Amino acid sequence: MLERYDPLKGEMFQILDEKAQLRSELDPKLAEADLKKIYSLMVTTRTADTKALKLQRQGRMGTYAPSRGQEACQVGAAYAFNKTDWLFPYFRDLGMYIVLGYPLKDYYLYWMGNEAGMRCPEGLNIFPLAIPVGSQLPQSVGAAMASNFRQAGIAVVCTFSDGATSEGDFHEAMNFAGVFRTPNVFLCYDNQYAISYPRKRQTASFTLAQKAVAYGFQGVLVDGNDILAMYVAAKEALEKARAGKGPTMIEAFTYRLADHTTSDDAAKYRNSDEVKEWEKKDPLERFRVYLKNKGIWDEAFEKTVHEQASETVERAVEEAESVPAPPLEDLFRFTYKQMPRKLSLQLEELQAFLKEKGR
Ligand SMILES: Cc1ncc(C[n+]2csc(CCOP(=O)(O)OP(=O)(O)O)c2C)c(N)n1
Repeated sequence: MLERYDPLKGEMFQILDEKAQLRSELDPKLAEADLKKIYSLMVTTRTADTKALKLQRQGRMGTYAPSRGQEACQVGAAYAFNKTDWLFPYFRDLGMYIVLGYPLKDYYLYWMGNEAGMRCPEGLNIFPLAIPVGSQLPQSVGAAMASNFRQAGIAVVCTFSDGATSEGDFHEAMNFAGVFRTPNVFLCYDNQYAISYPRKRQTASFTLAQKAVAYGFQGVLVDGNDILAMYVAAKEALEKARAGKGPTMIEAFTYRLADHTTSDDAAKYRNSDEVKEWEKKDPLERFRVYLKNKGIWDEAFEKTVHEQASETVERAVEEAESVPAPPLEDLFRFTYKQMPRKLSLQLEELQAFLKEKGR
């Protein structure tokens, strides 16, 4: 179905419009239980994200990259995964982690500065998230090539945002994927900014999805604030990848409603009218109105969903905070097989300093 939408003309795949009206001919006809589950996953994502910001402000978490506004792209796409598929995520992907069943405690632990939080539990196929912009793209193509060699029928999803499309890694990855017809789904959250750098200055291309055309495969522009469209698009691209029919790039047109990270102040470079316009397109609100119109949402359901989300989040915080901090020596330990003299002197200095402070 996605091939009907031409990225060169800016045609956008959408099922639920801004007023939450359904294009019924495109309805994926998900069961009521799935629709409710998806909504509760979106609420859990929003709740966990808001909590992370509070923890950072209280000095209980390090710098954090919020996901507010991107819940539909993350949750919708993740809901289409199979157990065997792989994810190569970037740093703003909380909804993906939540839907795929990554322990929230570990996700928090990572942002609290403990690397152990990125040790993926057995049975989940999630690569550690990439902070260096775009570096996960070639890795995801390598993993997808391995799936091809093994004829494993595994799809590999790589997430990134508009800024990453200016990195060499993006172009190398896309080229390899096109030539070797790898089972990749490149999911670009086009959230309009790379820190303060606006999307219109990122590239002269009309759409980001059209870049796939240059590499010889399909690109599709999707309304990233429409959870049903995101689910359907990801499902189709994943099935195509697993069936050996090559890669797809999805440009999820969305907006980062929050600051870039907790060290940023987006008000310095974004106009408040623009933010207000996008707040009206809040993906969570749109889906809630849809469920209400469909008669499967009421206040009691809303209350239960929020209570459950808060419970999940508070438990994760408690668990993360009860993990002992790793020994400070770990900062020095793993770079070299044999610690060079210069580094061991620094380590000794740190140990002496900590001793003096009684820590
Ligand atoms: C290779 C590299 N260059 C620069 C940075 C600093 N940096 C961190 S996030 C970011 C912007 C990323 O923008 P985008 O890819 O659009 O993702 P978004 O933050 O909008 O989700 C930059 C430049 C980095 N992490 N890695």
